[in-house]
This record gives sequence, structure tokens and C-alpha cells, in this order.
Amino acid sequence: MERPIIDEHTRVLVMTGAGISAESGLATFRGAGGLWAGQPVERVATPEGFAADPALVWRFYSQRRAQAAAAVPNRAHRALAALEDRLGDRFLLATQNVDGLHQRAGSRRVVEMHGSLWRTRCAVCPAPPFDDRTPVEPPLPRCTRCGGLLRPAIVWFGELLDAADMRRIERFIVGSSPGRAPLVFLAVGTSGNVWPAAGYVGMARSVGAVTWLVNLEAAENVGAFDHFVQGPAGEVLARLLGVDDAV
Ligand code: BJW
Ligand code: ZN
Repeated sequence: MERPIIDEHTRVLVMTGAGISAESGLATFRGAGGLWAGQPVERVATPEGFAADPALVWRFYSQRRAQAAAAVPNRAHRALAALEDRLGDRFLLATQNVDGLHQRAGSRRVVEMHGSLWRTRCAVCPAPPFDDRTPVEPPLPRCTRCGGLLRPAIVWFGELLDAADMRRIERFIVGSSPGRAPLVFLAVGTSGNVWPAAGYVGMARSVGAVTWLVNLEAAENVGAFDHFVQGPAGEVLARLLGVDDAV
């Protein structure tokens, strides 16, 4: 079977989405049985939705906190942690996921592009986000600095991603150049629907990266990839990355 060529010069940028946590029992967003099936996403994944009904949004995220706390990392998370052990600073993992399962599998060079389920911040003032694992119920918690409502530290639709996070990903990409430090771009378990995440494959190609997609079905941006391996992330990554981890 064909595999990405990863030698002592190769740098690897991995982009993961909800599909990588599916084998840990966490629901993906889109499609039948997804988190958004039967629910308009604007109600729970936009600042306007939070302003309209903060208790509903907190209920949704409190359930997600409980589900993610009960989940354990799977083979796919572990395969990427093992790859990072091998590559060190030649590895970066950009995840759209907010569940923290990559870190629990041992990944350290992780950019959480869409924030984290495990942090809370003020919806009004720039008080720094803080670690928070508790489910939230009414009366909803308020900021000790300004009295505004607290909210999950998640990037919702229409909100800017953290500029430092984006710079870190872009620097990693431009740190490679054709013929010098070859770059492999590997996307796993993502629908390729949401920007800017869906656009990084194009940026990687522009510096000569070889691009791979591992997904259960063809992603929206599948045409931007050199290789598409269809299948469940755990099994496919173990094969592609040569990790012998059948547990
Ligand atoms: C498996 C599997 C298994 C299942 N193995 N695979 C440019 C063009 C067009 C629009 C825009 C644009 N730039 C910005 C926008 C607007 C917007 C956007 O992208 N809209 C699109 C929907 C069109 N983007 C934004 O608003 C972003 N902000 C921004 O760019 O600011 C500047 C700006 C603002 C406004 C206008 C213009 C510029 C912010 C995006 C934040 C997204 N946040 C969310 C919600 C977080 C809340 C939460 O976690 O609760 O993040 S959206 C949701 O989608 C979540 C996910 O991280 C994200 C991606 O989803 P993902 O991971 O792809 O999951 P699924 O469920 O869609 O797919 C799973 C896949 O796995 C499937 O394909 C399965 O087949 C597969 N699979 N089992 C392998 N076992
Ligand atoms: Zn505040």
C-alpha cells in the first residue's frame, strides 16, 4: 500500500476534525446522528445564538463536556502522538476539535484552532480565559471583573481565530520549501467545509507539500489533495504511519 514518505528531513503538518474522535464515541457535527442533526447551528455555534439563549448554549456545551470527559483517545490519536515522538519539532498538529483527546493521547505540539471545551471566558471583556471542567447550570456564571456572562472559550461562526494560532500554522507551512525540507500535509476526519481550516491544504500545496486526506467519505475539498484514503481513521492511520498498535 502507498504511504506518505516520511524520512529524517520531512516535516508533517496534520489537520484533524471531528471524524478522528468518532471512534472514541464522540458525535461529529454534520450528517445523520451528528451534533447538528435537527438543530439549527446558529442557535449554539454563533455569538448571536449565545446572546439570544445563553442557557441553551451552556446546556449544549455542558453535555459535550460530560461526553468528552467520559471518552478516551483512540488508535488514531495515539498514532499521531507516536509520529510526533519520532519527528519532534518537524511535526505540528492543527486540530479543529475542542475535546482535548489529542493531548490526552500524548500530543504536545497542538494548535486548538477552534478553542477548547475545557476553558471558559468572558463574553464581554478581555479577561483571560481560564481552565474549567464543570457543567454549567442556571444561574449562569458571570465574570468577576465586569459582571458580563461567561461563555465557552470556543470559536463560533463569524468569530476570528486566534491570530497567534494561525501564524504558528502558517509559519510551519512556509518553513518548508520545495527541495529543501519536504512537507507532508495530512488531513484526518474533517468535512473540509469550514474555513480557514479547509484552506490550509492549498497553502501547503503552494510550498510543494504532498497532501493526504484520510476520511470516511470524500470531503468537500477532496480535489485539493494528492491522495485520498477512504476509511476509518484509526485503522487507516495505523497502516499509513506504520504504527503497530492494535489495542
Ligand atoms: C471520519 C470518521 C472516522 C466520521 N474516520 N473520518 C471563506 C469561504 C466561505 C466561508 C467562510 C470563509 N471564511 C470564513 C467563512 C465563514 C465560516 C465558514 O467556514 N463557513 C462555512 C460553513 C462556509 N468560518 C468562520 O466563521 C470562521 N471564522 C472566520 O473565518 O473568521 C473570519 C470571517 C468571519 C466571517 C466571514 C468571513 C471571515 C470560524 C469557524 C469556527 C467553526 N467552529 C465550529 C463550531 C465550534 C463549536 C463546537 O465545537 O461546538 O467548529 S463549526 C464546527 O465545524 C466545529 C468543527 O471544528 C468544524 C469542522 O467540522 P469537522 O471537524 O469537519 O466535522 P464534520 O462533522 O463536519 O465532519 C466530520 C468528517 O469526519 C466527515 O467528513 C466524516 O465523513 C468523517 N468521519 N467518522 C475518519 N471514523
Ligand atoms: Zn468580563
